[in-house]
Amino acid sequence: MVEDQPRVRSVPVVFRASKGSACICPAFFTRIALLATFGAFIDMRLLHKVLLILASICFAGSYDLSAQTYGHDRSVRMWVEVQPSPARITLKWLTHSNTTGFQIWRKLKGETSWGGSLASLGSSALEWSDNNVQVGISYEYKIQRTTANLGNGFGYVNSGIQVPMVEERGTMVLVVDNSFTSSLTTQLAQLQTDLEGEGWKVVRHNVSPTASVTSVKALIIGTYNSDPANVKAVFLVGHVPVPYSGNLAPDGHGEHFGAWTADVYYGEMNGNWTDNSVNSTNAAWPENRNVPGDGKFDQTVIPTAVELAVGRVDMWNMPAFGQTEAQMLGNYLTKLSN
Ligand SMILES: [Ca+2]
Repeated sequence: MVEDQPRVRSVPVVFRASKGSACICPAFFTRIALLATFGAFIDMRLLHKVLLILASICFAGSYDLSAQTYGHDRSVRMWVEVQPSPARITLKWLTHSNTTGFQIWRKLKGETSWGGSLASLGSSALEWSDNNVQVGISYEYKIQRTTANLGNGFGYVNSGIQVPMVEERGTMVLVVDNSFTSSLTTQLAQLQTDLEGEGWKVVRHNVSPTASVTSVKALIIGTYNSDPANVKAVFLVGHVPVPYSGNLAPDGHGEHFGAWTADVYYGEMNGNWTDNSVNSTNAAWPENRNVPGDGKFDQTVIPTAVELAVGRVDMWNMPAFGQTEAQMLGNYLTKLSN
């Protein structure tokens, strides 16, 4: 079997803008978007020292989105069209205000360097075709958009033409918020089937959104320890308990010092996460405050190399969209499958 589609995943909306004053942290938000792209699992072992800072932001409350860095400013909303004869991969993207130009890079999937850029395009460009491609090869593309006053936006895509299918990707631990196991039975079953179709062996755990993060992690560790060579990833679906850790202010605002969301906790199988030393009570938001024994961990730096890639799709507490959490999660899973 072959895959004849660009392998693109939408970015799960798991991070929220922070409230309060202007918070322009381009690299930070760009990397969050990268981490949130479930279909583009990063080798987290290479990044374990910084992942904690880059963990997704998922706070309670309805926050003011004004004066914030918008995701669409930091991303290029792109897609790919391919044809086998003549072999061609065409990148396409949406317009964006104040654009001044684009640059495009390509590398083979798995290579670690982008090298020099392949093309520089003007501000009105909406597509670029790569005619120097071979059928059966998996390519990764990076596009950077420059703007007059909105910073740079980035898009990444993995694409190929009739690329051989990956038969065995290893085991994925699928952790599902049990609030949705009834209402989304069909969508969750489809997700599991799709993952298996893509080469994953799936081990599923249903957990309560009010469970302790330590209990959730114990399930993941149990699965990992049963087959450490092959368990590769964790996929959190719904409002699976959110770990918080550290004493840091990754956006540079002093009033944000404290614990931040750290799903990477679920991917780090053998380090020591403690809750007995950080005593940080001055954060403006209660979510950031971190004291001994409150269930938020002390570690600002991930204790040891991360074993598992971690992704989350969580639609909790997003009232602005006018749909229930179950509706939004169901819509997302349906689109993911389609
Ligand atoms: Ca604590």
